[in-house]
Amino acid sequence: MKEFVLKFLRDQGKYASGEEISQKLGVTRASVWKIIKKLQAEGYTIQSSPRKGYRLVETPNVITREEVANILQTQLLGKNIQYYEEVDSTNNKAKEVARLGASEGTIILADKQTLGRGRLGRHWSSPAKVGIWMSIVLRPPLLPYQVSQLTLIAGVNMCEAIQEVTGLECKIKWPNDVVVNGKKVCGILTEMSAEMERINHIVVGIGVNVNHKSFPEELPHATSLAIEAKKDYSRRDIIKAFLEKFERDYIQYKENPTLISILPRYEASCITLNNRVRIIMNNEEFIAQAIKIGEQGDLIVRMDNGEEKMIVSGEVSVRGLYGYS
Ligand code: BT5
Repeated sequence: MKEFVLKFLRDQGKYASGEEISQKLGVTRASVWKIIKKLQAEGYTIQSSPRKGYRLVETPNVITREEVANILQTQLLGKNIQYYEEVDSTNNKAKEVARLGASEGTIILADKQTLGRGRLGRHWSSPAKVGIWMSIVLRPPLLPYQVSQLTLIAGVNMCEAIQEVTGLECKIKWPNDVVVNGKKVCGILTEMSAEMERINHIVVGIGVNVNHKSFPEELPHATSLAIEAKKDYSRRDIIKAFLEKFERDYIQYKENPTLISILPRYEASCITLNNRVRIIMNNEEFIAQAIKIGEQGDLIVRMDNGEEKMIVSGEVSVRGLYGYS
């Protein structure tokens, strides 16, 4: 019912009388008044005038299904959106619905995660209402080894989306941390259910720190868009910019699964390249120069003895970033 009132007010764009709304919805005027009170309590600015009725003036910074769906102009991603005030992890939720058959492009959004996860089971801090904690269900006809390329495509698109909405200069730390002024604002965790040669589904989980004003001491390398720009942003605007951009690349990648058209964009933003990097891989640690991104999205480094190595996964620290000095 709340959704209907909201939609009615939005479509109307001007004052709508209580009488008009109640007739349209087939409820009493007292019920309409109650719904309006509820919406105001949720942060919607609704003017009410005894003679003219109600008018929606401002929508709060919420990422509920209706508010996101309302602005999204996509063909595939976000046709089905599930919003939660709180979940353990949007990736868990997405995997659960994917197992039950959720369609490609289904999106899980939450205001808060109690057990947000990073890679290798690390914790991802996800406090209420200040970030984007989102997972996307995808069902591409790819081979399991290609999945990390999708993560890379998501990373470059989030980097560009943030840059477009905020004007902040964003960089990518290989493979897919988005970094602003040397600190991390976004991380991506992709998980899949696959058999040897076939993917059942993929879940791309994305966390963006948007309006945090501070971080706990144990996250010295984290920052938010609000901290860097000294102003708050609409989480919806970033979700919209990202999904619309990512969708374009995703559809193209499904038809022609190569990174060729993406790599120049990726390399242009990649802060890892042309820098000294410290690599920890298979319990071995070494220092090298990052020279380029390979065709499969791998990182190519040159050791001090001139030998080149291809890094497919592992921890890569960049000199000058995240405590590696
Ligand atoms: C990542 O892991 O960067 C992937 C994060 C993915 C989070 C999203 S939110 C929606 C979806 N649902 C989930 O449960 N997860 C996904 P990794 O590269 O392993 O980085 C994790 C490390 O980043 C931690 O060990 C911390 O040091 C640091 N960290 C934790 N929370 C952070 C935050 N909010 N911002 C920046 N850094 C953070």
